[in-house]
Amino acid sequence: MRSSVARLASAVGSLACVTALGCGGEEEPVYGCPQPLEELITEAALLAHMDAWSEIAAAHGGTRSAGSGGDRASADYVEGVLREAGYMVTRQEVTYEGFEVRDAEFAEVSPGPREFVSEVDFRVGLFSASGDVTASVTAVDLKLGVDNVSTSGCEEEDFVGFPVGDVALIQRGSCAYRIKESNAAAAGASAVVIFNQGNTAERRGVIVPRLTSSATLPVLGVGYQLGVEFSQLTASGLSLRVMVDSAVTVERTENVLAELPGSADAGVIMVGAHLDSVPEGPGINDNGSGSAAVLELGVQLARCELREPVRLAFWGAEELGLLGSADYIRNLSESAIEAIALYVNLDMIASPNTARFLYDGDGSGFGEVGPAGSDELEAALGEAYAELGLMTLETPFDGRSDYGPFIAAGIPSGGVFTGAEGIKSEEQAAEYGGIAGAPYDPCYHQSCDDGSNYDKLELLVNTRAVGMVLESYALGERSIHGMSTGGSTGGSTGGSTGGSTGGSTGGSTGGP
Ligand code: PHI
Ligand code: ZN
Repeated sequence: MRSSVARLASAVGSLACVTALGCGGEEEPVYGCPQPLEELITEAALLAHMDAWSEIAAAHGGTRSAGSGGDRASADYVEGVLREAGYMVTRQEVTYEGFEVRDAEFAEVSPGPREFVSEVDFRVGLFSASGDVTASVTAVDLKLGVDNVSTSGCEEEDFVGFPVGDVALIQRGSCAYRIKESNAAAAGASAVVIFNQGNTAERRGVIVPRLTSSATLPVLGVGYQLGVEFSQLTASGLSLRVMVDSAVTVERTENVLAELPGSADAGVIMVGAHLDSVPEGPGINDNGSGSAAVLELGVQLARCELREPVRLAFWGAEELGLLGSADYIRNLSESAIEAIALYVNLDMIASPNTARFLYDGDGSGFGEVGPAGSDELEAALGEAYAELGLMTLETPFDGRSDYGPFIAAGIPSGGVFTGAEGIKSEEQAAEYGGIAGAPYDPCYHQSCDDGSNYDKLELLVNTRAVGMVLESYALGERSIHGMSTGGSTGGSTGGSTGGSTGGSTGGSTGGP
C-alpha cells in the first residue's frame, strides 16, 4: 500500500523538502505521514477528547444538545484542539425553529366544570398556535374501539357541515397531525383537541401532536379515554376552553469545519461526525465517539504531506433532523459539491455492546445502493479492517445520519457504526462478545450515555481503520470513482457557503 519512498521520507522527517528528485524541482512532492496514520492514533489522545465531552456536559446541565451551552463548549473545544494543530477553523452558523410553551390551560366549561392538568391530562401540540377559545365541540369522523382504523380529520369531507367556530374533536390515526389541523382550520374550527387512537394498548396515553410552524390553530393532545368521554358528552352540549400561549423561536447552533490543503487537489477527502447530543444526556457514545475520532484523525493528518485536501466537519443539530449537514450541502455550489471526492461519516463508533457495521454502500447486504464510489469506499474500509484482523458486518445505506444530505447530493459516502437501539444477535455475540438479546447501546439517547457508556478498544480500532483509509486516499494511493487523481483538476477546494450564514467553509491550515 504505502510506498517505500514515502516511508523513507517519513524517516527523513523534513517532508516539505523531500521530493522524488530533490528539493525545489517541479516534480510532485513525496506524500506521507511521519508514521502510518493508524500508528499515530493513540488511545490516550482519544480518551482525552472523550473526557472533554464528559466534563463539558457535566458543566452544562448534563447535555451537549443543539443550541445548549454544552454544544457551544464542545465546538470551542474542537476549535481549540484544531487551532493548536495548525488549522484555521470555520464556524458555520445553523439556525432552525424552536418552540416554547409559556402557558396552557384546558377545561371543560359545560356540562362540567372541570380543570385538566397540563402534562398529566393533556399536552400542547408541538408548534401549536396561541389562542384562548371557549366553544362547543364537534367530533370529526371518530372510530372508537379496539382495532379501529381511524382516519379522523384526514379528509376534507370529514368536516362537511362542521359548525364554524367549534372546537374540533379529532382522533389520532392514518395521517399526519398537521393534515388534521389544516383540514380543521380550513373548515373554520377555532381549536383542535386530538386524542390517542385507542386501537392498541400502546395508543392510549396522552399524546403530543407534532405539527409544523405553519399551524394556525391551538392544538392539544389527550389520551384515548378522555377523548371517548368527550365524544359521549357532545350530545349533552360539551363546551371546552383551550388556552395556549406559545411562541416559535429562532435557535442557533453551528457546524465546525477545518481543512488541510493538498497539493494535487483532485478531490476533497471529507470526514465528519455530529457534535450534538440529545437533550436527555451527554451523548458520549452518540456522538462523542465519532467526534473524538474525527478530531484526532484531524490532529494527526495535520502532520502529513497530503496529495488531496482533507476536510473535517463537526455537524450541528443532527439529532434534530440532520440540520447542520443539510444546511452545509444546501449552501455549497455545484462545483464545490463536485470537488468532494468522498465523505466518511462517523456516528456512534464505540457502542458498549458493539457489533461493527460498515455502511452498505454497494447494496450487497440490504439492496439500497449509494452514489457511485460508495461501493469502493465500503471495500476500502473492509480492507482496512481485514488488515487489522477485525470482522465487520453491514448496516443499511438509509441515510439515517449526516451522510444523508451527502448521498442526496450524489457524493460517494460510507462510514462505520457500532449499533444503537438494535438488538445484538446470538451470532453477533459469538463473534464480538457482549450480550445477545440486549441493545448495542443500552443507553442510546438517554442520560446514561455518559463517560462509562463506551468501549475504549472499539473507539481505538475504528478510528485506526478509518485512518488507514483516509490516509490512502489523501496520499493518492487510492482514488475514488469518477475522481481523477492523475493530476490537478484545479477544482475549488473551498465550497463557499452562501445564504444566511455567509461563512466560508473552506479553511486552510497555516500549519505544519
Ligand atoms: N443518527 C442516529 C443513530 C444512527 C447512527 C443511526 C448511525 C444510523 C447510523 I449508520 C442518532 O444520532 O441518533
Ligand atoms: Zn448520533
